[in-house]
Amino acid sequence: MGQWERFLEPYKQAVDELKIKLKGMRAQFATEIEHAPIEFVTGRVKPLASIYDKALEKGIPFEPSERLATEIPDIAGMRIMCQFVDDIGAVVECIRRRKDMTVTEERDYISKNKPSGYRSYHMIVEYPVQTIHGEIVIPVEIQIRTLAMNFWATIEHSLNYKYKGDFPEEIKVRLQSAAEAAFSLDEEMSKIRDEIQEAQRYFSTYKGDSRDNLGKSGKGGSE
Ligand code: 0O2
Ligand code: 0O2
Repeated sequence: MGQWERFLEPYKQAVDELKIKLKGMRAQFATEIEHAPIEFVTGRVKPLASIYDKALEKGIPFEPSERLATEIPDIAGMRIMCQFVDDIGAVVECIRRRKDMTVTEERDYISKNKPSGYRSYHMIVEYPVQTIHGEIVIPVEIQIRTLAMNFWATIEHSLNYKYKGDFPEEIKVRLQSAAEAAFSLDEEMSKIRDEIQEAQRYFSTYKGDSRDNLGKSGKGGSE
């Protein structure tokens, strides 16, 4: 096994385990409350070529090392997609409360987006994995964003490959305005969510009332 493969193995294990745990969180939400804040979860180990680029950018020698592991905290990366902006806070709270990982850093690029227009909530957690040589603590970056933020970031990321971060002014401005449009979409959807939840409350009250009435008149169905 090559040195990089050996170095990255526990990162792969961390990503695989966290995919199961975070998807489990989604499933639990879905069975317990009307609206689950998690839409879907993805995870990846940063490809070697991207680790190389990042090491070069940060002036770190490109070799498996403690320094590389600390200075590139997103070698293991998870992404949690939510329907609504408010869901992000609920997911963040849930992660903060977990006993199997420790949050070491949080960056809120939602209240204050990046100059590119990028929005997401970032958390760095320390996640212990059990290996045949004992426990290793792996830093994992968790990005939490809405579907609209994810749409924008995915498109912008692919354009970044094309322009290597050096966007023509016109594209830069269009991307910034597209980011604002995506955020307006999120705000509009949040308003619709309030409507839906209000309707759901009316519906459950109505259902409760009609059951009571049916019960009183002796025509109740099986409960
Ligand atoms: P389901 O039934 O689709 O919910 P692996 O291939 O084992 O490494 P995984 O988790 O399948 O791992 O990787 P991937 O490709 O990153 O996809 C993660 C999950 O996100 C998959 O669901 C995709 O279907 C889902 N996904 C990706 N894009 C979207 C999207 O735009 N909307 C929605 N709703 N889901 C998306 P699962 O886990 O296979 O299960
Ligand atoms: P990839 O290909 O996604 O892995 P710093 O070094 O402290 O200035 P750094 O390391 O850029 O900051 O961390 P930051 O800003 O918290 O975000 C790291 C990750 O967030 C990036 O990883 C992206 O995934 C995402 N991200 C940050 N800014 C943008 C942006 O403007 N557009 C898009 N599409 N994604 C962004 P990588 O390693 O850059 O890339």
